[in-house]
Amino acid sequence: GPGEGARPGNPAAGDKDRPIGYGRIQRKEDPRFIRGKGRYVDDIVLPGMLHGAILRAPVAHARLVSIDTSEALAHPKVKAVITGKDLEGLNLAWAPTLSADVQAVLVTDKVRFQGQEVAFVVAEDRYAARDALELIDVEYDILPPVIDARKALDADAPVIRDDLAGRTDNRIFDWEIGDADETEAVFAAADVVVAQDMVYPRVHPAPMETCGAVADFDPIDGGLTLYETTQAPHAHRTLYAMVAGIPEHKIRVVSPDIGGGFGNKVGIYPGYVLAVVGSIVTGKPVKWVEDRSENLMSTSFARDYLMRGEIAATKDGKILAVRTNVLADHGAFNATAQPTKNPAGFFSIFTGSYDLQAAYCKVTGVYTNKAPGGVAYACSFRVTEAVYLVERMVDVLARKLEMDPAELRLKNFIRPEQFPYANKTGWEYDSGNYEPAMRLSMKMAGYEELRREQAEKRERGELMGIGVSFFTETVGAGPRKHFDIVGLGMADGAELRVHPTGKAVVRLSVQSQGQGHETTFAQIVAEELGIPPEDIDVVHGDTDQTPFGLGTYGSRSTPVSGGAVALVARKVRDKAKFIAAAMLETRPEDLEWEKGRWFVKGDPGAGKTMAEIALGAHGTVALPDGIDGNLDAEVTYDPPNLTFPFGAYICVVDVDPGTGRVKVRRFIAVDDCGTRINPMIIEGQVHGGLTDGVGMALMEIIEFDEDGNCLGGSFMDYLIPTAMEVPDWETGFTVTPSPHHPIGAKGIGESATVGSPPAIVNAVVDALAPFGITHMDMPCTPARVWEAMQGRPRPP
Ligand code: MCN
Ligand code: CUM
Repeated sequence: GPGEGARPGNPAAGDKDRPIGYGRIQRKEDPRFIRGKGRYVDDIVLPGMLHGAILRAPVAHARLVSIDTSEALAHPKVKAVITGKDLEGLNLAWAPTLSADVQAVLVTDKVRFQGQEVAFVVAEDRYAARDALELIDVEYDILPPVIDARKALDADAPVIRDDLAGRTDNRIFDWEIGDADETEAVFAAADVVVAQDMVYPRVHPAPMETCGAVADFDPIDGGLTLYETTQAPHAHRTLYAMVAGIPEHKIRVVSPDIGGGFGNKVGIYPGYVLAVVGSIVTGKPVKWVEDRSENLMSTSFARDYLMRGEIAATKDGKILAVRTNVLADHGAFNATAQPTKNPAGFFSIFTGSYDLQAAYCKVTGVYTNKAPGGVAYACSFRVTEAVYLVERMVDVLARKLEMDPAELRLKNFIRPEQFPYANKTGWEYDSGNYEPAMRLSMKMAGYEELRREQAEKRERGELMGIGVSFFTETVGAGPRKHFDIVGLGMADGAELRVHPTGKAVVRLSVQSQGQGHETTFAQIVAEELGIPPEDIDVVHGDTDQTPFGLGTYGSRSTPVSGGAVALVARKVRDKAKFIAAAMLETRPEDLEWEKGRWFVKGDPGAGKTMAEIALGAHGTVALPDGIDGNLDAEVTYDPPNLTFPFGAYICVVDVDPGTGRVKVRRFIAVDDCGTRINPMIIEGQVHGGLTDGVGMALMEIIEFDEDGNCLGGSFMDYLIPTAMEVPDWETGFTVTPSPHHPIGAKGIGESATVGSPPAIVNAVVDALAPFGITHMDMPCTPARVWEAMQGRPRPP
């Protein structure tokens, strides 16, 4: 397609379809990964290191009566057993969450979800630590749990958070946005109104590598080195300093190679804190690495939104307004990782890609006896839920109006000339050109032909479905004035150093978990300075080595840190001009830039390459006043707005009427993330996200029984897709650069996870249309699909 191939390009120079910084190059990080030479937290072994294990609660809600640790302490290999009481003595029993709540590090009063942390054993090896857990004797007084969020606010519901002063119910917050009256007026006057209840079930990011930490506290100098599975090392360090009282300059957080994050590694988990306490108590380094069940049962889940959507339209299909009411299940502690002022994340972008007259939403957050979390799994701060809501609703409307769902979308898109577009809930979409993306996806799919095939198959009683979704994302938080996490503004730093021989190192505040930053951020510098990417080292994930910044989530690395890197490179380029002028004995204003060198205007032969300038900067040429003898620079980038990538997805499914099995036969994904840095990495991100979508739409759910037992605690129960369940993805792209981003790039890391579930569910519902089925909740498992078909007249 256009823009492919390994050639340097510059979108600013007009060829906007061209990838930048040498484009589709192979990933610099892969030689170590494919040889098994990645260095993950569990690979770290320190002299004298001990191992920790966590005793977890077997029940969802219970008063803690007593803990007897004497037998465990008597185990010959056990060095320490830590309980909530011990932590109370250190003032560490409770830790602040990222959402202005507190969370128990170890239970002191009451167990609030199954799998909650009760005690921590430190022993000579991992096996002894685990064995000793069995020797701890705990007495619980079991309480009735709150499992169904719909019952959390009942008058007789047990109060889960009786630790919070004055708490008499399970309500966390009520939050609303948009104009309720204006929206009601539009609904009252509309020709057509449709409504649908839907559940975005609780799912889990389930990264390949579970969470873990190695804490190394030095009792002599009071310093702490903490190796951690974290997506945000700087923010973690600041929080540890605030909470544990260890001075910030004495803390070094290192996030080495990470085996997938997907939002699971944003928060601070009790296990990390316990590793630190264990190291302080024993005077030895302590490693804690959770197992798969611990990861699935206790770390940050995703979604769990119970939504009611309503849409108002004219009878010829002009959408006028969207309204929604949400019950948000946050689990036992409000620990969602999101900007402070956004209790429902960025759900308020539920207005989607459509030009509306009015919109209104209300979200009520409640506590239940389930694991805390909520914002994870490539959600773009709950844009997943928002896109699912609006894209399902548009299909419900299409069915009601008997219109083609693609046509209905085309009719309602925000038009190109309306950008920047201010939507009804306070966002300013930076740029968009929706119709060409939709048309391209339809062309790639052969949409008309597919509809014909479907009609023929229906005649024969075969169940084929075609599902469409069109999404707009909001990623790249964000302007400091709007977004912070626990008071830390959302900006990112970058430092660039060009060594005397012209090789460079760029230091980032964001942290890759598999996204390929070591490659793409080198490509940005390559684009700006003309130094080949292989000569640029990318350093990240170590607070001692990198500038402060808020880390990787919400697909913010390219929008924020990517902007920082482009600007820091331009700063170096500007400085290089002064040094080149001194070397060429000319005036800086007489120089002109071409990729990789400054030369004298009108005399292209007289110039200096970046490598020559770098050597010159460190050499003997007299530099002008104010120019330091190096080729280094640093910036902190506070973006003016978020970026709004978008995409058009079409899914084709076949449903087996006998078994209810859904087969995703084809999936066409057209994405627009503005200027594309590395098309291969973008495709990889999209393939991964589409696979997530198949998982959520068809297989994945973290369910609980009525006692609060987690039914998704292993990969035998929590099903994730493999190559067997996914088709060969058909990807395409359009390029609509962000007008405010230094290189025009928007994020892509979560687009496909956000955009694909509604396309798949729309396809399943479309396949089942002959049965009169208009909605089905995820996951559309064979059992659910089969059951939905029962008792309904079979199609002809
Ligand atoms: N990219 C590009 N051109 C663009 C936009 C992005 O070449 N216009 C490249 C980037 O330079 C980067 C990658 O694509 O190498 C993803 O960039 P971006 O969209 O900025 O997202 P982040 O790097 O901030 O990654 C975070 C995002 C999130 S929030 C989740 S969740 C998720 C995702 O990335 N987790 C992942 N993708 C993941 N991929 C892997 N392999 N592992 C995870 O844990
Ligand atoms: Cu919401 S998962 Mo990602 O933003 O780390």
